[in-house]
Amino acid sequence: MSHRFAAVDLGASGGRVVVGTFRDGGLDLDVVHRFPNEPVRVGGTLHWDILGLYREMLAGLRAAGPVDSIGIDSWAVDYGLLDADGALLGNPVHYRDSRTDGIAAGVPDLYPVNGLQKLPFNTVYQLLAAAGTRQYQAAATLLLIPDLLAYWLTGEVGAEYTNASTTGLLDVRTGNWSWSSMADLGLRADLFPAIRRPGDVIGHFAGTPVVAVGSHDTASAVVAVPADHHRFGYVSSGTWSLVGLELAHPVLGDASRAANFTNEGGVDGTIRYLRNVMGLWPLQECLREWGSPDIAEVLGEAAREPALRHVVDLDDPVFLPPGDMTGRLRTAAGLPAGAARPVLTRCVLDSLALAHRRAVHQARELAGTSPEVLHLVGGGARNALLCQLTADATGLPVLAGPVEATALGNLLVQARAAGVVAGSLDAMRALVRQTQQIVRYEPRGDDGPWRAAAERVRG
Ligand code: LFR
Repeated sequence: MSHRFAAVDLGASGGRVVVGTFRDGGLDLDVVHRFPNEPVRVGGTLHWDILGLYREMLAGLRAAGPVDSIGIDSWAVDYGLLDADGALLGNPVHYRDSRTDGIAAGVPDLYPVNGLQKLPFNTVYQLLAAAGTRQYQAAATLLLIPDLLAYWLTGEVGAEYTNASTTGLLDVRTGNWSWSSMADLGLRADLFPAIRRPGDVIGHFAGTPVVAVGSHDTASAVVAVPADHHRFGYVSSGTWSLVGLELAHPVLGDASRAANFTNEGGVDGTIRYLRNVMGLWPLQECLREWGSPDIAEVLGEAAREPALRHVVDLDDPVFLPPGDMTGRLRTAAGLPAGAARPVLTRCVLDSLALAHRRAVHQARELAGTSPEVLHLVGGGARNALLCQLTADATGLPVLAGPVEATALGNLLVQARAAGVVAGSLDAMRALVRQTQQIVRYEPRGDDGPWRAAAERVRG
């Protein structure tokens, strides 16, 4: 007997619909539809093309054919507003839009309640930026991106827990909305629908159940980390690198707040204790400027460059917005205008490995646990140079893969809800280990050059 599920996985640079077939204890993945996700600037504001994404999702679901259920995940924090008739009020704004510039600095500390890394684009700051607008005043309901798409499929509203945990308005201790934070900040509490949990049935689309998964893509990716014991760290590597640990309880102390570590809600009540690192975004932006050359060629050139010659602090918010990334990198690294493609690529990858190192070291100290391996999942697992540099920089063996961790985590939670796979995270991870390809990278060389580079970057 086989069971088929469809995962809709939307990333900042592209989306895919993946069918997972569970048969005789095995699992096959089939990416039935891929599409780009290209933001649109209108009237000076950067938006997501949400209707285009919905259209592509429908095309993917058609290509998937009959399935037992559908699950949707996407990047976090962004939302659409519905009016009282359920119509979308305007296009959702992209988290890289400048409307949140300077907002977070003026907001009282929310860390003891939300336990969240202060990122300028957290939903709470976006809402404070939007609070004066007529659109905000006219709104009846706020839906995060996967919840909005699920609403269009099913007509049902709700707020999936793992993604709600990225808004800054969820109480990390209760797992429910923090009504007191909303009141303190003067935000409208009536906008927020009830929380639903991964595994809940949201509703139906043409007779097929739509199931809540870890709708924050990172939450789904962490489900599919193929760990076989609990002493592991992870890097969910794509447009962002999310670097951290899986914990049973949040870490909310001053040191954690100062290091800007986040306690996001994971599947099965786990805490995703991690830091957002700028990830492959700077490289993606460089590639866009260079006219999208062959990535294998670009990485091959970078691999032949000397290591750690030019490094920058990739956590610097200067790298957040789109546009002229090569210029910003050259300025930060003190490189001349003519700096060549291999030099810039190597600079980004060495700097990213250094940022991974810093986050792993900090997580270890703040949480008081020592990971023995680092699982690197997501698209970055294809990038052998990045995996090797991350092993070298952290001094930990890197286990790279699966590439489609997010879609896998999405599918596994659906399969569990349908009673097709066994209950625990450990059991789901065992299935990932048995069915997916994992590549091991051992750390090379000594720590000296990395320590010196880390000091150069942070002073
Ligand atoms: C990764 C991710 C991160 C989140 C960022 C913005 O795709 O979801 O976890 O901080 O995108 O939403």
